[in-house]
Amino acid sequence: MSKRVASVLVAGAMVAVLAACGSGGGGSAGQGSGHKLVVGFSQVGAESGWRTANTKSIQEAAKKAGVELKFSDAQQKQENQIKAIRSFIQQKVDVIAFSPVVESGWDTVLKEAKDAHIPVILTDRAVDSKDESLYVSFLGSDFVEEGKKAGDWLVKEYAAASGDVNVVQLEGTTGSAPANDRKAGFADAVKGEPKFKVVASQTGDFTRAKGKEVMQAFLKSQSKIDVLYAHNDDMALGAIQAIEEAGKKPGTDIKIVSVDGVKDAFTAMSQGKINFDVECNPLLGDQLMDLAKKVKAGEQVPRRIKTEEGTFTPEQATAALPNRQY
Ligand code: GYE
Repeated sequence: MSKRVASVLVAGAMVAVLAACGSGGGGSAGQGSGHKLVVGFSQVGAESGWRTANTKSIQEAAKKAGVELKFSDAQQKQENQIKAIRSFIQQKVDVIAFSPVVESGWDTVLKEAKDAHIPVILTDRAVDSKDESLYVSFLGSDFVEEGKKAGDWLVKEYAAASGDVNVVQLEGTTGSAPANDRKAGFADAVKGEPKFKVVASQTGDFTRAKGKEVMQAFLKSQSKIDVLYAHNDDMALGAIQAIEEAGKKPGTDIKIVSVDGVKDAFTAMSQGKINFDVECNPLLGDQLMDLAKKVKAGEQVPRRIKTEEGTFTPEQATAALPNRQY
């Protein structure tokens, strides 16, 4: 066999291996056929309905794509995520993906992944690292935009009001991208109108229990609350309980604007208890698996992939409820 023919055959074999990988048949580029792509995924926790839907989407998508998923739940703790990432590096996974619980403090561990030549994909939440070479792509929502949508709704809803509009804010996990950005986007949208006063703002850690507890404290400390802005639906749902237990009507005595768009919130909207919900889509699994395969195959991927999402009035939520997946 001539040298030229031999090299054509080798090239042909390589194309065949790459094609097998791209077809989702379970092959993994660079590791020979029959080896599944291994993705290590460090999840934030199980703090909300959004998170549960996100986990399910990622696990189901991995199965469908023939990807071996090493899944780790950090229980809302950064130290657990750092440990999980280090263990993925030790296990020599093909790709690491994670949803960072907070924005800062990742450079050291991401540098370790880089030194081990393991590409990292951020899903859902961002990091504030200055060194962009520490991750290949960020797939998730624009949280500033979500906060703006909540604020824009408020401005319209109270367009005719002349007196002060007192707002209490339930913030997400301190230091997390969605808490920082939803707060900033909202503040930006209402800043031109001095009648909007954020009279109290505290973290409810994105959970129902904390949302209820903090709302109880707000109801005690504030003499007049017109609006609750919750950074996610679970905190809004917890707050609804607190408002009802205080003998007030959520959605009427206190208007509520929230973020996520989960089924339980749509049910509350159909009962008039939440007035506006900004959608945040948790179904990122298929896109993540697709990205992981491309990254492993050495393909160029976009650095930023934004999730498409809308908003819901109570009428729209009621109509969407029967088919809502999460
Ligand atoms: O809004 C909240 C969850 O990071 C977008 O985290 C996510 C947020 C979501 O706990 O419900």
